[in-house]
Amino acid sequence: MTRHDLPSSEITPESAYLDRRRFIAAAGLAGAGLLAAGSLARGAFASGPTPQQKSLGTPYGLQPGDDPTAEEDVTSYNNFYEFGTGKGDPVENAQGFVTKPWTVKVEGLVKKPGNYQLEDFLKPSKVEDRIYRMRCVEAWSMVIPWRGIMLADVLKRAEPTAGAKFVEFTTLMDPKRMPGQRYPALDWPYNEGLRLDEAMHPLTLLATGVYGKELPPQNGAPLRLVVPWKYGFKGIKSIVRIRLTEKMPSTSWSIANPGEYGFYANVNPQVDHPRWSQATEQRIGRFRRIPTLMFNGYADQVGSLYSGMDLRRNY
Ligand SMILES: Nc1nc2c(c(=O)[nH]1)N[C@H]1C(S)=C(S)[C@@H](COP(=O)(O)O)O[C@H]1N2
Ligand SMILES: [Mo]
Repeated sequence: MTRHDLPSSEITPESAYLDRRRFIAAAGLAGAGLLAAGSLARGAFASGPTPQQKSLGTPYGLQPGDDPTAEEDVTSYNNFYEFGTGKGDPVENAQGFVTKPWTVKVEGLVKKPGNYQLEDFLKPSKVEDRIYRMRCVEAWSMVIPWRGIMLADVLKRAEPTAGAKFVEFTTLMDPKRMPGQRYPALDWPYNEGLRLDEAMHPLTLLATGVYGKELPPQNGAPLRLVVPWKYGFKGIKSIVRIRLTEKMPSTSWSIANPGEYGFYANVNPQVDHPRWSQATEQRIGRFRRIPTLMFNGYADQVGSLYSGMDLRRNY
């Protein structure tokens, strides 16, 4: 028996989402040269961003046909068990969730631990708009224009010590404000983790906004993790604590079901989930399933993090 039991019917019925305008999606040059460590926009194609993409941010790793998913879908089809286990629950139940004031604690194996008001935590960092492909372990996917800061920026300021190998993230614990926490759907508070090199990768964001606006509560206000080459559950929402550790942290989903949710959770079409194939995905707003790409299309940027690792064992 697992506590997390998702029938295949949870995957979006195609009829529920209109096949929206098709864009001649193009991306790329706008992102080139933004970061010293090579062009992260590689994997996008070179004919330039569409007007829509230009208005929403820099496209990263997009493929032909990767037009941004409609804002109404991004903000109404969600996973956020603190506000209910149905995809439509968070938009309904999180509406009154108050995220001001908000404190973020940085602790563990760092030279400069701290307890920050969110504004102070964010202020020194450059805010960027970036369009990423995102894919859920349940085989649906979206293309999302995030706004956020690089996690590496925050971690560098905290100065990890030589012993730091992992980063653990924790969501707010407050059953009064998060009614789903009154039920044992997951091991609360929700927590997640990354290896330090994954956390320092320039693609890894702490998002504060989506579609050019502040994050709505259902998307993880006021601060959530975005790791575009990993399954969506790594994208922990409403973060209150970031802790540097020597040992691999436990994570809520792998505690709920270690056979189905591993620590790495890299998008990988060759390693199926025990109950369904990961070879294809249902892009929300599109009619046909599309093939899933290795590391969700970011293999050129992140593949080297995993060289020599057996990705069947380290799923
Ligand atoms: N705290 C918390 N974070 C969470 C979850 C959750 O239940 N609680 N669900 C995860 C899952 S399974 C997914 S797919 C993404 C969904 O993010 P989105 O609703 O913004 O698309 O959030 C992740 N972050
Ligand atoms: Mo997910």
